[in-house]
Amino acid sequence: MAPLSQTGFRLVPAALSAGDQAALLVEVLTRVETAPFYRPVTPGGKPMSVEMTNFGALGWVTDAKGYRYQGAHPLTGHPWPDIPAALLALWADLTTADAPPDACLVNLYRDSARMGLHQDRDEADFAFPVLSVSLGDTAVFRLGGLSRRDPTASVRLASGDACVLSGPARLAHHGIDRVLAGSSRLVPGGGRINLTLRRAGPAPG
Ligand code: MD3
Ligand code: FE
Repeated sequence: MAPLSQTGFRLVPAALSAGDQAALLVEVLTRVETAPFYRPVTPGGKPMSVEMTNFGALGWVTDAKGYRYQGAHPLTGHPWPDIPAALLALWADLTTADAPPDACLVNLYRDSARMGLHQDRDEADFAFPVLSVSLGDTAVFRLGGLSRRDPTASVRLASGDACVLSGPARLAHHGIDRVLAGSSRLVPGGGRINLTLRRAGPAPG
């Protein structure tokens, strides 16, 4: 198996300083006041252990009807809040995408929350990268290949780390095995917040 560094997976340790992480957390928690975290239900009817909300024109949701992007919060019916400027700046700095992101999924991992191995396939154009930013407790992230049976590697994602998924890695299987409780003091009440920036809709123009 080719090393992760040759597959389109790029880890950027400490992409955000401690001060930048604290400032971004304020931007996130302010928006969560009007777009609260909720616990999504899979199409199979199982509540996820991860809580979610979204920022941007389009938000990723799952319910009995399936997975999709939509423009409104499922509980409030309001449009999602805007994407924090610091995240738009990171997208411009760390990716070569020629369009801004239109979706920012916000995942909250408390306690024993995890995310099983999956692919991200609900976006219109896989040529756009995905940019992930981690805040709070360190996650044990698993990255595999295009086939579910491909070998996987384990990577720790700490607070302030960013990772960019492009090329072959864009459709790689991945998940969060567990979060190391107490490894950071950033998130009030403990846990981890992950922000993923995507272009969910087609390229503009
Ligand atoms: C690899 N989130 O929201 S972020 C997701 O930490 C998701 O909350 C995880 O998987 C989290 O879909 C992992 C890192 C990440 C994000 C998107 C990817 C890795 C990826 C897309 C393709 C391949
Ligand atoms: Fe994913």
